[in-house]
Amino acid sequence: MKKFTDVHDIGDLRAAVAEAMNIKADRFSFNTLGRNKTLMMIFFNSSLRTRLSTQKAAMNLGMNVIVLDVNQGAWKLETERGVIMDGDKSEHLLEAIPVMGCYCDVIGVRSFAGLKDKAEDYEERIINQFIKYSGRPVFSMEAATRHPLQSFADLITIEEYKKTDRPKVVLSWAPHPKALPQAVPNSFAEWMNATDYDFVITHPHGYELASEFVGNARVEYDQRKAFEGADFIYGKNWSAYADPNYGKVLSTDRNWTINAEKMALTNNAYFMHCLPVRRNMIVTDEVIESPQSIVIPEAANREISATVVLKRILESL
Ligand code: AN0
Ligand code: CP
Repeated sequence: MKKFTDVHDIGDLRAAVAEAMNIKADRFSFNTLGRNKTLMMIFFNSSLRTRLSTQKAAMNLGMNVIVLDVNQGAWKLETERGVIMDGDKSEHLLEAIPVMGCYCDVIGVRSFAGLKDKAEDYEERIINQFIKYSGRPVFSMEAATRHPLQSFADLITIEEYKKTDRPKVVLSWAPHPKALPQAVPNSFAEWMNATDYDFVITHPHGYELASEFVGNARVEYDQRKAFEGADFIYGKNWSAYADPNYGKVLSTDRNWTINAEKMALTNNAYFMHCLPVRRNMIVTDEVIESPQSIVIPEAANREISATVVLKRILESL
């Protein structure tokens, strides 16, 4: 695998999940594959799970790891070509990227949507420049429009917990005070649409995701109706996608908070969230602390999805 930015890069999902289960049974089974190979993780944004789980995955495979937080100690980077660099930015991405590529064998990039310019975000300008100019295989640690390591971990988690072959999976918008990217819901939808699950998306009017991500999913504006008979509830906030409100918070209505009364409408559904989560905005204490909450095993599977992805990249070097 030469890059990992969306669901298509992983190929057959059954094979990917089977490989993940094998890795989970013995996560050190390929601990010499990464010998003398270096992973460089570049963060333009904060992270807890992604930095820890991806570093752990690299260690499982015997790799060396370098982590760079671009906003802490590196030169401020210009990302636009053609700019006269007389401001506060000391270095251009067009030099920084190939230089980073000199010191490693694989690059992971976290670069969130700016939520100001939809075209710039949806063209994936930052990670695509890494793919083009680094000379190394690149994988996404959440880019502007997708978070595939998260979605892969989510799929593994659903496969582990599902009680029927074709579970009903509901992606539910929930309130949050700040504008968040659409990357997690886009990506979750992309991966769910690649399965044969019964997949439903529920959100208030104005929060429609891009049609290429909604795909064949059913969209239900009545959250309670969406929850009926669900086997998995996947909570997440996102900001508006549709113009003219791109990147805006249209509602912080806590009537959309996921609570025990709504969970009671489901088929004793499991509650999932990628984390970090704001309690009593997205989900009540009661639900996230309930036995049906699988947010911690879901986060644990981030190590597994990252190990599979890095293993496949190493095998292609
Ligand atoms: C980010 C987001 O919604 O994309 C990262 C989630 C993994 N969340 C926040 O910034 C709170
Ligand atoms: N779920 C997730 O990617 O978490 P972090 O933002 O902490 O990495």
